[in-house]
Amino acid sequence: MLIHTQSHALFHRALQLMPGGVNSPARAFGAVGGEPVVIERAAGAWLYDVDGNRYLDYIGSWGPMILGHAHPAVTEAVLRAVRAGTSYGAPTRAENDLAELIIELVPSIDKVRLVNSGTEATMSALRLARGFTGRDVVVKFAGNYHGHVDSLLVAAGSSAATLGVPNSLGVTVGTARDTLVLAYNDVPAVQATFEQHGGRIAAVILEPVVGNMGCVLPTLEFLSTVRHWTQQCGSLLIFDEVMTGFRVALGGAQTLWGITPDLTTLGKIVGGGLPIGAYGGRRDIMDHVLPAGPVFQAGTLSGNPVATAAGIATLTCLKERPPFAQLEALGAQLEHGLRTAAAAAGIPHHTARVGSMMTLFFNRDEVTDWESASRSDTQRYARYFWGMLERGLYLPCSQYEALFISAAHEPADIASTVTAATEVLASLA
Ligand code: KE4
Repeated sequence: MLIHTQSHALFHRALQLMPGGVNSPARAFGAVGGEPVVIERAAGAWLYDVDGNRYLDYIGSWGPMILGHAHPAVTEAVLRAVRAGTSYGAPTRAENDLAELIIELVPSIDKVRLVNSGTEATMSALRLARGFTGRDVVVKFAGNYHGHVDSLLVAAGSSAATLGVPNSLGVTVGTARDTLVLAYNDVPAVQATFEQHGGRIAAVILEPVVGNMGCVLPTLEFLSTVRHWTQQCGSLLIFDEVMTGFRVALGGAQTLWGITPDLTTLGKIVGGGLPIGAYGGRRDIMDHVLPAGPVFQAGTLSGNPVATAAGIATLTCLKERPPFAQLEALGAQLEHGLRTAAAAAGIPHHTARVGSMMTLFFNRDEVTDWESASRSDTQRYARYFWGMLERGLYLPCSQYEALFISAAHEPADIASTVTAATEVLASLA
């Protein structure tokens, strides 16, 4: 058993200071029970908690740390930037450099606006789509998460037209009313919705590989149907690549699937672990953003020198020494190992993976949408999570999150993970 004395004391202090003791609910271990461990530092593929325990990291800060923690190129770039001041509130060369990298690497982006989080990116992209089209309705998919944007904190409503209903206190019925929620991969629902509402739809936003109900892949028929109907009806297609951007491929999921969105939202990796989001796309659309055009969006720290330095260093490393073949091999090794272990334990399971992003579902069925994902055995996942944590393996603290492998992981790390999973899964049988 690992010692968690310091974590326990610090977390109980945190509970007095911050709601739930955390600054984001995803970290609170709510879905697996117990208390989170408090992390003191990280290096490469490893996390170190305040009690001196070491964990192999499979969340990578929920995606950003694709190079591994404290990568020398990123650390040096940040230190250099910090010594020149942390924020000016004025244009800098670094913003040009990061924008040029994003435009070079993401084929659908002609122009880009830097913001401070993935949420800001999706919120701004929605406002831009509504401003550009003059329409109010947006379409999202159950189980897709796009940050805490009011109009996207919406669940499928009870009505047959899948009208949205708020899924958080504080989101008004009026806000939710302009959001339609469909089932992911549901081709007939997309067609029927556009036939009924097409002229009112400003945009469709989706995760082109879902990470937020666990990892769920789109069918190409689904993506091409959404692309067809948005083009047919003058609506915009927004790929939320906050998680998949620079993760599943250098150019994101859109280069894997060969579908070109009108707007793309980015976050996580684009900031190399510092707070950056971005949205970008067709020039004619982006030129509607203030001060070039009439759609308001602003931010004190948008494009600040320290965060852009981390983003530039990260994307430059990915561009000059792409780790994607290595990440694919490590991902395949882990997926095969976990499937073998679950099968040996006689545990119903499903896995989904794209490169270094994957999920082991405790579910006897294929997971294609929220309805099938929600039938997963979350209690068994919680026991699996704790069994692995006690063996020094830090997995996502929810069945409905993807795990991430970094370029700092080694095949031996994956092998030891599979050995531990074999023990834990056998104990859950
Ligand atoms: P942020 O505002 O958290 O930077 O990004 C929101 C967001 C937007 N779009 C997608 C596809 C996302 O996955 C996210 C954020 N992802 C979660 C993890 N699934 C962040 C973890 C957290 O909220 O602490």
